[in-house]
Amino acid sequence: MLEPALLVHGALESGQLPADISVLEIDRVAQNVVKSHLETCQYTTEELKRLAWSLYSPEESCEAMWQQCSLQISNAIQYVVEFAKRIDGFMELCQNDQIILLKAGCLEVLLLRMVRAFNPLNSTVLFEGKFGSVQMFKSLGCDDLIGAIFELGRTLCRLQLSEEELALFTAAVLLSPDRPWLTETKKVQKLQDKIYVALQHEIQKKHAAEDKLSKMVSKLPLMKTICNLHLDKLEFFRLLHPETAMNFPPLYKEVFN
Ligand code: MHQ
Repeated sequence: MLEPALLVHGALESGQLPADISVLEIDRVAQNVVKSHLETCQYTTEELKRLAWSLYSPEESCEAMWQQCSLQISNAIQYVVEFAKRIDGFMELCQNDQIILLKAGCLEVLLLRMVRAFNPLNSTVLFEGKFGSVQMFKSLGCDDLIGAIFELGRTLCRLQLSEEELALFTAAVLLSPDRPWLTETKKVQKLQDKIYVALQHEIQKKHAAEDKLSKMVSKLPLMKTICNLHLDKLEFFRLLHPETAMNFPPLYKEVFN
């Protein structure tokens, strides 16, 4: 499990920073991560508000729908890659670890970013410039996957994350030291620790930080389930429609193969 060491060991329970991290450094980490997030979050809040009530209702074939989804996801992943590159310390990791972190984390980051593009009032999500409900994805034949994604969307919306909190949380998820095959685990751990401290610090401005941070962290298992379900569905689709799957965007194939 992906629990931040700082929470587990109770180092922050006192509301104080660990001795080796200064407030200055935490502010610098937070500023960098939030700026990177805002520069790469694909849609501004204003754009999303404007689109929120334009609804989508296509009747697509299974193959066409998979093709469209893989394209949308692939586009969105490019922004996550750009986000990662702008986080201080990420590019200093060895290339092998950069790739491992991105491959393992980019769908989780997308799922978190989805909260910005999710309308909890009618349970719809942004897809190709319009908002659609679960029914829109029926033809994919992945009702359980889609159900889980929408459930996550609803529960994330209830947390009412600020852009700052979302930025720091997505950065922390991306810099997870427990991804298999990482070589510089310690380096990743250090970066993640700092980001979690910055997140804690950010939350404390308005809330009881322990409470909100643990609520945020409690969504990670559902995200992991969704990632695994997605891989299962993709594998199954590939068996049924190998030609279509072959033509999925290269980035989508690279990340999920
Ligand atoms: C991002 C923008 C964005 C882009 C794409 C693949 C499959 C079988 C099922 C959006 C998933 C279907 C995704 C496209 C569906 C739940 C996927 C398809 C935030 C996230 C967001 C809105 C993605 C959300 C999840 C979508 C709709 O900045």
